[in-house]
Amino acid sequence: MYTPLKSYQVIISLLKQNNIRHLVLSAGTRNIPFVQSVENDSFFVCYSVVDERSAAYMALGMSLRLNEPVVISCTSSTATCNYFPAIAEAYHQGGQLIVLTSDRNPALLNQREDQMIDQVGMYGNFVKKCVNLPIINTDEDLWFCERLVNEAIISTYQHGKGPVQINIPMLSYYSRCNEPDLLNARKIDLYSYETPAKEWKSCAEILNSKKRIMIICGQNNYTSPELNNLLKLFGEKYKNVLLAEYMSNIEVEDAINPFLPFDTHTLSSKAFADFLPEIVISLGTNVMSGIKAQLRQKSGRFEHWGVEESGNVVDMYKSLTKVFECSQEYFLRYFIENASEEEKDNEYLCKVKNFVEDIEIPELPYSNNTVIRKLAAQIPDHSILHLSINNSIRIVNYCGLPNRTIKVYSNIGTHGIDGCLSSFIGQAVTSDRLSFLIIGDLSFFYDMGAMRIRHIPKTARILMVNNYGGGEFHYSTTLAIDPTMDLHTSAAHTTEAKGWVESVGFKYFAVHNDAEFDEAMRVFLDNTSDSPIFIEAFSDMEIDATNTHKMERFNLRETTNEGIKRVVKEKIVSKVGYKTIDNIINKLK
Ligand SMILES: Cc1ncc(C[n+]2csc(CCOP(=O)(O)OP(=O)(O)O)c2C)c(N)n1
Repeated sequence: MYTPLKSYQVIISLLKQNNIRHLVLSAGTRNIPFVQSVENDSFFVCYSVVDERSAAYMALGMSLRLNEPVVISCTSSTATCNYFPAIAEAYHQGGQLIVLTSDRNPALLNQREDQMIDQVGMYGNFVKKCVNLPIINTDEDLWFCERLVNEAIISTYQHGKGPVQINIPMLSYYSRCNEPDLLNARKIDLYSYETPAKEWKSCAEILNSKKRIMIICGQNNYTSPELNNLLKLFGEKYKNVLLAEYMSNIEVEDAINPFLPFDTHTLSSKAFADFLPEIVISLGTNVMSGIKAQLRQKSGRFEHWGVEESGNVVDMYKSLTKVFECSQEYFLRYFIENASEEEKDNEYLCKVKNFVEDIEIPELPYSNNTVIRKLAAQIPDHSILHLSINNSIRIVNYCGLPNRTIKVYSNIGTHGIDGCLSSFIGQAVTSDRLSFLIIGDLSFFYDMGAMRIRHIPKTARILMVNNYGGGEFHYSTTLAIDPTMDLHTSAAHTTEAKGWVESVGFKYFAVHNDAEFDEAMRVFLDNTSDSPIFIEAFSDMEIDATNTHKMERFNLRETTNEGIKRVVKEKIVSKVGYKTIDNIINKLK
């Protein structure tokens, strides 16, 4: 029988799955849920040592002899302090202690609650990792808890062995251990260059057995020619779907940009089920498109294998089962070499490709959409393009670049609007070719001090969309209904850039419609200009947002049932009201 406390259930489940069975338990009440669960489970070998100082040293001795992690568990407060000497010793000897410190309700800290001290991070630099588990009330808490416990267990051996702390707060420890079944926590495995060949091999067997493989390339600021080549070879072997936003800088021309087709405004979650992969392989870092939200909504229905050179546990699709701590090239090369001889069918790939081929960009009236689309379509090969947060990123990825030789940068590591211009200048000074920045007005005026940098090259080309505020907030449909939004959220203003940019030597064009924009573009793309060039395209936040939504709605894909419901709602309910519909239904009855 097990405790109903989910956080302890997660720990117990993951200890078992990781084959960690030796536990040194010290007497107390806060750890009763753990102690009573494990002492009744024949998988575990339990030792009782009341003195926590001695318990931890004994566990260290066992860990060093067995060359495996050993768990210590105690009650809250000074009991945990007595673990410290052995933890310090373990740190310096590479002893794998998993230190479970039971804790009370965090809200009661420093409220004269009995037997409670601040235990989070108490072992400082003497543990390789400290995680503080959430009290589990929701699925989100459970997911977080599973991830933290996995991270702690992985840290006992990753980048050298050592001790880790798992702090377990709880509201009450009184509940009886009367749960017959243990939950099955999702285990995350780490694979590195050191992992035995047979374990890598078993991954190859899994991959070879799958029919729906999706690679998602996140941000990559440098892609080696080998990486691009390996992605093509991998595709030939596994017939996988390859999704790559422009910030991934992947130079595989038939890669699919997921931005518009998989956006949640375009593709309903139910309709996405048709395209659900069996395995997602993630390369690179940040992902901006709606594919992230789509996959999260289906978490647990597919496996995610993350290729993370850092070895970090990054569970962005809430379905991570394997972390590959190696280069992207190493990963691809290994699985290409270990692909089965059998030719894979390309049904899944064709299905996704057919869907994506139907995506169309409709003709729209003048707005940020039209100017960004036109510029994006004309950017010369091998140019540099920096995209500011967020509309620049969204619209370029929706509408498309001519090809994937263009190097795309964006500060999506942190999403700050504060340094787009400065970063762009840094990128532009490294190249002799034309370099483009597409930026919103708030982002531009925020970082305008950068316009004084003496090194701005004459190859710099800036398109600033001045819609007099943060258009992003008008785009967000939930915020747009706020009548005071323009006061402080989108921070509407009347500032224009002309005088300032001219004073630092830019050629300047103001445009208010598509014809003026086309005219300005003739000069903008001239690479013999003796000064940098700036286009300020004036637009309106609401018109911009409405048109981006039109682009999404134009490509709407939903299930038949969803379609019927929506049409009824839009065409009938909105006209006659729910009451009339109810009356009709009642009469029909
Ligand atoms: C340093 C910083 N402050 C605030 C934000 C929040 N934020 C995100 S988008 C945005 C509006 C950007 O407006 P603008 O640059 O004019 O582009 P638009 O949305 O109009 O295309 C703001 C303020 C942020 N990301 N970074």
